[in-house]
Amino acid sequence: MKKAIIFGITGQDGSHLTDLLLEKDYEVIGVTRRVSVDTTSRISTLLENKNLKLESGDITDAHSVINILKNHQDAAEVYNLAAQSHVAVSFKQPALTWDITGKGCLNILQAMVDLDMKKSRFYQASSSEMYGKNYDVEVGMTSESKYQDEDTKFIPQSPYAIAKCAAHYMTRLYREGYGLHTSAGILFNHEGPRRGENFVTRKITKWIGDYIKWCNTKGIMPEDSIACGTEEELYVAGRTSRDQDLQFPKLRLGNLDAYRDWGYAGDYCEAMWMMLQQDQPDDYVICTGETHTVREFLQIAFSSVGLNKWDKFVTVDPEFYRPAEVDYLRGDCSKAKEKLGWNPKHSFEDLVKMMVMSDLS
Ligand code: NDP
Ligand code: GDR
Repeated sequence: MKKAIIFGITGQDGSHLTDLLLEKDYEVIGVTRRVSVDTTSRISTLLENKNLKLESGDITDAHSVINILKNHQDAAEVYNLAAQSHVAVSFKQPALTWDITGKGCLNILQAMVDLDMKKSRFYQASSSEMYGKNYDVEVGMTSESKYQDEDTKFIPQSPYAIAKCAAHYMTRLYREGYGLHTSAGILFNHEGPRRGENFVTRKITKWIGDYIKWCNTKGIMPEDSIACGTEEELYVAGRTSRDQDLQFPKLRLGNLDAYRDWGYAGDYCEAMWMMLQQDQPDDYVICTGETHTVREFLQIAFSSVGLNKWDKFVTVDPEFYRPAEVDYLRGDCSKAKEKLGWNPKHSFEDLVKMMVMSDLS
């Protein structure tokens, strides 16, 4: 039985990867950090599985990392998914983000060298945020298209992205300098029902689910409150905003014009595993090749529950603007398609509807 260690098992991707590895008959060691509340909700259905074991540890603590690896030196695969992964938060907590998202990766790599874990394969969760404002341009007969691939230069735009770049280069250095089998997946945004509630996609679908449930409880039609409302709140026709019981806060968002290449997290975690099955370690872009704005996400999400005027429900709040923004992401994953045989299985529209349906239940 193959053994895998997952740092970041309680996150969105950690839970999908655990599903996949347990299905493939791996023994999974998941590293969780001690916090005052239970963080295992995404893997709660797996906790009884005898092939899953949780170890307490923190990626910022080199001693804790080396102790975990020492106990599991026979691990065939080590996945580093642990991060302070919220870009906006990284502007407010840059040092913490650096310690977790940047130096945490180094702690694992150096422990693998110190323990001579040459037989173990390592995966680093790199990110399309590393490109920042940069893209390449493909010039066609009649049009130009912007894209990022493995050769596009990184011009990171946030403390998060800078920490990810450091970890990415470290992953390459430990491959070339120490002969470790280390691969990095440059993954574009990937989402799904397990996505954290403060990322834009889930924030939108969660709001829709809460609003529809609220309307059902009050016995009102969701469209009835569209015509009414202030900047901050919706209220029902014939009522005023002073009727506390019939108010619902609008969805407050920041930049609606950013383009993202959004895919389904389950598909992307399969790509992580595929990378580590290759004889040669390497870096791969994982994406759908399509790009959409936050506005397009809103339009599909709201219309999927019969609400065609999404702008009536949304208010733009500068609180959610970032000091520096990444405007345009659209990946080209030709290398992963060719070398790994990987393809995304879910369309953008499927993804949006899957998330809305999940938040309605
Ligand atoms: P999440 O934020 O959902 O999960 C992050 C995980 O890291 C959680 O399990 C969290 O634990 C853990 N973690 C945070 N700090 C520490 C620490 N100090 N020690 C140990 N574990 C820690 O992220 P995702 O699942 O969405 O993403 C997985 C990885 O992929 C991340 O590295 C992210 O930066 C990267 N990535 C994600 C993309 C996406 O679109 N989702 C795209 C590209 C890259 P806890 O539950 O205790 O908070
Ligand atoms: P991102 O994802 O920054 O791309 O990082 P996020 O969903 O946070 O933002 C996407 C875009 O939406 C805009 N936006 C808002 N974002 C949030 N979170 N909240 C809002 O209210 C809001 N309004 C508009 C943002 O400005 C941005 O342009 C994600 C994370 O998973 C990273 O860890 C990962 O590396 C990258 O994807 C690839």
